[in-house]
Amino acid sequence: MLAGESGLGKTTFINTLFSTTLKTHADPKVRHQTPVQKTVEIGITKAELEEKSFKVHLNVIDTPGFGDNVNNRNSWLPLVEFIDDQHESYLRQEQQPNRQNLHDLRIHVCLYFVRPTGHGLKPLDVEVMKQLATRVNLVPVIAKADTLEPGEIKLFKQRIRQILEAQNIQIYKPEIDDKTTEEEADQIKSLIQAMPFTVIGSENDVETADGRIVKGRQYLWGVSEVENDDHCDFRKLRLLLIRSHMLDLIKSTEDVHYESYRAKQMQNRKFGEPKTKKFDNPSFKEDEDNLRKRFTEQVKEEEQRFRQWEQNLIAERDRLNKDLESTHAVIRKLEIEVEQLSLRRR
Ligand SMILES: Nc1nc2c(ncn2[C@@H]2O[C@H](COP(=O)(O)OP(=O)(O)OP(=O)(O)O)[C@@H](O)[C@H]2O)c(=O)[nH]1
Ligand SMILES: [Mg+2]
Repeated sequence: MLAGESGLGKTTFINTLFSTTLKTHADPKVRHQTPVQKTVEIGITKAELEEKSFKVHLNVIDTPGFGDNVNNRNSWLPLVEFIDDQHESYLRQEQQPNRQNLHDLRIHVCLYFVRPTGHGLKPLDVEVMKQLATRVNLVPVIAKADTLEPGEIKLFKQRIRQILEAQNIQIYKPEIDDKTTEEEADQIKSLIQAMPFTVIGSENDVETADGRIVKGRQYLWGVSEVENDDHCDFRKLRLLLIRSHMLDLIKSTEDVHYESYRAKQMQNRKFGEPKTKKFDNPSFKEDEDNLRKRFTEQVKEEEQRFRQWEQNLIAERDRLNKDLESTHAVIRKLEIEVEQLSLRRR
């Protein structure tokens, strides 16, 4: 799964990853979608890749970036719900009598894209990563590494690591145990050292100054290469995701994250009971707020109209009263005249 603010290159990254690894692609159109468009809903792409002659079926969940709204609180809830829903669906299937052919869409890893500001993490990043880290193997990724200088990258990585530690956010880290060979241990150490990984995404092949054709981004000063370890950690990330640690990601999802979901649900509800919806979809919330605002405005307008109408009525009543008074006065005057005339006649 890919997550993070809008426009950080999540969709581009997945297309880059596919074009450097996939032998066949379920939907070739997805791979060559140019220019990339803003992702507007959670989308699942099925892919198949061949690794050392093993066929691996992969589901990629691309998600719309959040952070576009004025109020971004809870804009990431659909992501968290999606992850929970997959655990939930698996849990329900496990409780059925027939447990063959389970449909399993549990998320094994979530790449969280961080804006390459060079400063640190935003409160929104911290909030979202906290939520994700307790549910899924979280791998933070610094987006668009080509926009930062090597020195800046080093500092930025350090800052992010400090913040993650201070906020107690447990990101995914491969482990070394007694079964790990020395060579593997060295590889794992170099992976951990590079975290959070920097990435460059590009769907285009460009030519370098020394005449090589590479995946990269062309600038006036030269080319930022996707698969060059001096430019970014794309190769390390790819190694971890689909070569060295794919199985470990699957296993830790089962052992740690799914297990923790299952345990939590078992505490809170009876066997077979459906889950209560914890969160409301934030976009519904926004719609509801807008509707309420429109309704209040309309009521205000109507009130205003009534008040005007009432005032007109009062003015009309006053006018009629005055008319009545003057008519009374005329009648009174005439009565007096009649009285005087009749007196005089006697
Ligand atoms: N400089 C630079 N630009 C990039 C990189 N990756 C993607 N872009 C550009 O950034 C823009 C947004 O890329 P997308 O892949 O659509 O970003 P996204 O994260 O999927 O965006 P949403 O779908 O809105 O969440 C595009 O114009 C890409 O060409 C990168 O590594 N470096
Ligand atoms: Mg996108």
